[in-house]
Amino acid sequence: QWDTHWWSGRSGIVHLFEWKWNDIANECETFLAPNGYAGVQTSPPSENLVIGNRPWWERYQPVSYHLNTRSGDRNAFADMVRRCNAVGIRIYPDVVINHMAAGDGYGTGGSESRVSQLSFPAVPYGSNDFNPRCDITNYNDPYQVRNCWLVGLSDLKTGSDYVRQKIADFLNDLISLGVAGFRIDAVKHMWPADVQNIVSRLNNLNTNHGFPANARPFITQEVIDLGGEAIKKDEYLHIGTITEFRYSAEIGRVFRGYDLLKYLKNFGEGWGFMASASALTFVDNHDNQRGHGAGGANVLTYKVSKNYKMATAFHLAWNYGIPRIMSSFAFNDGDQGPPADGYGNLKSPEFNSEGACTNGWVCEHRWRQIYNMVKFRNAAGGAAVQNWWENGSGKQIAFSRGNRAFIAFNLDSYGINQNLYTGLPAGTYCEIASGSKSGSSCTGKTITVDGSGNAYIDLPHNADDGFVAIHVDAKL
Ligand code: AAO
Repeated sequence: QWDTHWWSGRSGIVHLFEWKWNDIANECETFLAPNGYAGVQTSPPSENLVIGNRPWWERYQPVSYHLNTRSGDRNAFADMVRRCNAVGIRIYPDVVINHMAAGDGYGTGGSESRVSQLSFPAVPYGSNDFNPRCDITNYNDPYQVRNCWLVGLSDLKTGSDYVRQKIADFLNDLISLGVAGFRIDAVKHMWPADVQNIVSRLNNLNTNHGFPANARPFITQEVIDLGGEAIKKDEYLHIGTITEFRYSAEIGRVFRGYDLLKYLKNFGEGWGFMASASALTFVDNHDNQRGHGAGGANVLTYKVSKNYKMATAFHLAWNYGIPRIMSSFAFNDGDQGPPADGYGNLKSPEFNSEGACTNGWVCEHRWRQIYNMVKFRNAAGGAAVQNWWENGSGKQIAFSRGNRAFIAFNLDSYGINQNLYTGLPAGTYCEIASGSKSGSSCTGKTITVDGSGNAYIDLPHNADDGFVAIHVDAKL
């Protein structure tokens, strides 16, 4: 439940938010695997309530556990998982099991949602399967948070054997199709014992998809704990990994310049975050990038691109946590749905000559500064953080990962113009924020490490990218 089942030499889970299954399969083969990514978090695969102008959040309102959504049907889902596993990209669907939909209507597969009668015939769930209606108004009352209805969503009685087994059947169906694990939604709203019971009913991963015998599904639980509330992430640590929301809130604050970079020296447990192996880390997620959920105004998003790239570079360079990278669609208001045609069908992303997404998709994971940092992380492997350097004001920092990789950041009002000790072998390296290694040359800048391991670092305060990075896999 803690093992991501990544292929060796790979890292990073990309949240391909609202992508179609066919498009994810293509992305695994043509982009994610060749660039060293390790996995994908998908949008919820279970049938959801169709809501008016198709906000993104309709997918958090299940109507049944049929695999039938705007992202595709069961066959498309199965095909995606098979094709992604074949190239070493693991699939982790987002699963919504705390509740069903909030309103009456029909689902994306035509099933009925009759909340008014507490009836979801396609599961089937009936009135005995729900907690009595009450609203969550006080996050300091754990009983209310777990037993009442989150924003009006019909709250399943996850203490009941019948409900637990229905949920386990749904998750086991996904396991049979080859998923490597799950992001479980709204875990804070379920009692730890209920979550643990459901997880204990899960089958081992499917060996026909390349998993070893007895492999347990990777579990990451959405528990928002920024401190100051009654429910603590610690209550769920024995079940699997947990979303570390403080990571998102703090890294945004630092890279917006509201705190000194030098304090990142012990970023992680030193800041009171959970143990690294339990922490699912992210700069932003699909909620807090648009003002839902938690993290506050400091959360960085694609809209503040220079700072976002710096924060993501740090996220990937630093050896703390299991990194998840957000891949967004462009939005102006927080309810707006993903790119779709006039009939409501999701649009496929299109790509320009540089490989960047067009037609409404942002695809942060295709930004050079980001995918090259995944390669940096893979090159660094398990090497320790070493050779920490900071300037007098604490707004410029640099460090190496052993003798494998080196990175420098600048948030100061003047440039870095000096020799720094990199710890790397002598040679010429492609600087990976400005370009990539291509054959025996670099498409961007180069940095030369001399025989004693020093390199002259030139990083103006107003550079396009606020960091420079080199690693042994991009050495000429
Ligand atoms: C939609 C409409 C609603 C409508 C509802 C039913 O927007 O107006 O009532 O349908 O018709 C998503 C959307 C929701 C949407 C829902 C269903 O975000 O807007 O509702 O789909 O379509 C809480 C939960 C957390 C949840 C988060 C959004 O604890 O689990 O809210 N995230 C997940 C998903 C999310 C999804 C759902 C759950 C539901 O990722 O996409 O909702 O499936 C405090 C608590 C947090 C709490 C927040 C927000 O946070 O700690 O646990 O998150 O409040 O209520 C400071 C504090 C921080 C605090 C924060 C905000 O930062 O430090 O702790 O302030 O007050």
